[in-house]
Amino acid sequence: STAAAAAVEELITPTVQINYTQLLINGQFVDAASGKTFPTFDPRTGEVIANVAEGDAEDINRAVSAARKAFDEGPWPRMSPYERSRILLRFADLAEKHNDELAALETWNNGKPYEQAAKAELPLFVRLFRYYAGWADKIHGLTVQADGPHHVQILHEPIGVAGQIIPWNFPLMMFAWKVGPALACGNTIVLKTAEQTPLTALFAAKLFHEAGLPPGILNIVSGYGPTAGAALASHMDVDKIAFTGSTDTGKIVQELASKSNLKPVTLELGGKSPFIVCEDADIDQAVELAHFALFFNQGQCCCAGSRTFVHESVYDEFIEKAKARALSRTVGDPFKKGIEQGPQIDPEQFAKVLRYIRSGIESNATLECGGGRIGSKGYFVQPTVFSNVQDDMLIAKDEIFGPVQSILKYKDLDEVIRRANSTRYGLAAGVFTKNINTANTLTRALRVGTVWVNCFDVFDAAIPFGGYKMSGVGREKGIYSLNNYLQVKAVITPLKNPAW
Ligand code: TXE
Repeated sequence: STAAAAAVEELITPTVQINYTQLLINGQFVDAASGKTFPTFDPRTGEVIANVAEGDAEDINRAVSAARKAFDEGPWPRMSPYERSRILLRFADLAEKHNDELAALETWNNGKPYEQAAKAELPLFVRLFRYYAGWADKIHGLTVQADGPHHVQILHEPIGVAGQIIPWNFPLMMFAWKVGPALACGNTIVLKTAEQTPLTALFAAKLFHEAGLPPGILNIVSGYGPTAGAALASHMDVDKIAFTGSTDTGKIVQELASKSNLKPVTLELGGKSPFIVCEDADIDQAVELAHFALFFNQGQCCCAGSRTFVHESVYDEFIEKAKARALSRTVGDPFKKGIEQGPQIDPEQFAKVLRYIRSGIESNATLECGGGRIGSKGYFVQPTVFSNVQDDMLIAKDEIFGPVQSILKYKDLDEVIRRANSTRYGLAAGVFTKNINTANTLTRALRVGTVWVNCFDVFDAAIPFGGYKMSGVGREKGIYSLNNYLQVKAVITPLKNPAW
């Protein structure tokens, strides 16, 4: 719309340079053992922005042995928790100081709106490290009363070398969710970034070393999944693996972990989250929130509200307004002010989204608006709305991971509960209602890891996040993430030792 277009001001010039393109192993930036590099792209144009060292199995070996040594012999697990906490806090301060550069690099490599990165994601990133800095010196064990005359201590110890594999949709946030709790608990890390977005993690890890993190504790390997990622998941010297990405790759990671050394696995996987608009809802507000729930981050969110269930009594009005809202969405260069939507991450994801749009049209859902690409350069997709979507259509079953809203009609609560739960996923749900009984009924009945009532995408460091069913295993953030990175050791001593 013209009003929205008028709000789009001049390009914000990114004032960031790409200084770090090598692997970060044992505190040093180094080339890949093979000498190979791979290009990383600007999704606005598809042009190469840098060539990055391409780590593979040999580099994973090097990184794991650095992390192993730093854990077994190095200072980190033995350092006082207070010192660990202070390094995390110093890192948070440095990240805050470099907020705009980190955000610009994130936008440049990922395509997300700069304002979203700079004003929403970076503050959450910093907050998450401060949150876990607070935990570093509050990790207590237990003493328990056993039946016999024994003194029993339960120690909570770091688990060891943590392998972490992250995706490209929120490169810095995923770095934070993985690295924050692992470091707070005293572990050492080998982190593999997504091949699409290697740049910001290298920058952040450099800042960690500036903050006083000793070498070998946080190692970053850029590279591809089947080479570097698989080597990490199957490494015999890695004590734990944490993965965020697709459900299919999550299965591979779990299999590699079990076939190697049975390292425990946490998985944050795909979703097909329902967003339920009840009959009593304020329609304008519901439309806005449902729009945000789906279109945020170019639709590239694991928890995207990608099945919009609307009560039949308000369905027609909702469709009209949802369509109008999608048509007014500002799509364009993510460095411009007022832009709500940038390009999809890469040609594969772009093609996948367009394929699902075709599938929606072929299965006779009604295309209300959008449906194609924008321009001929980069990976921009029109905000797309389908109505008359049926449960058995692919667009209602699969994770599209793009700006495609599927709107479904329902009659009553029992029906919408059954349909909302009838999916292999269980990551999140949105509920929009003024009626507390309806809210309570839905929040208890939905089999998902997060329910947002009259809100969506609220990501607080203290709130656990993770999936039921095939959306994952375990929880990240909050107190729950600590368990992923701690071992439990029982120590039993007779109260009166006969040997003494
Ligand atoms: O995911 P992959 P892709 C979903 C979304 C998207 C689809 C495919 O639906 O369209 O997944 O995206 C690494 N061993 N999500 O192909 O493959 C890979 O290098 C070890 C949802 O990008 O899961 C990257 O670092 N690692 C999601 C990470 O796994 C392997 C976010 C994720 O890539 C590997 C991203 C292997 N064999 C995509 N193969 C979410 N939950 O938010 C790949 N990897």
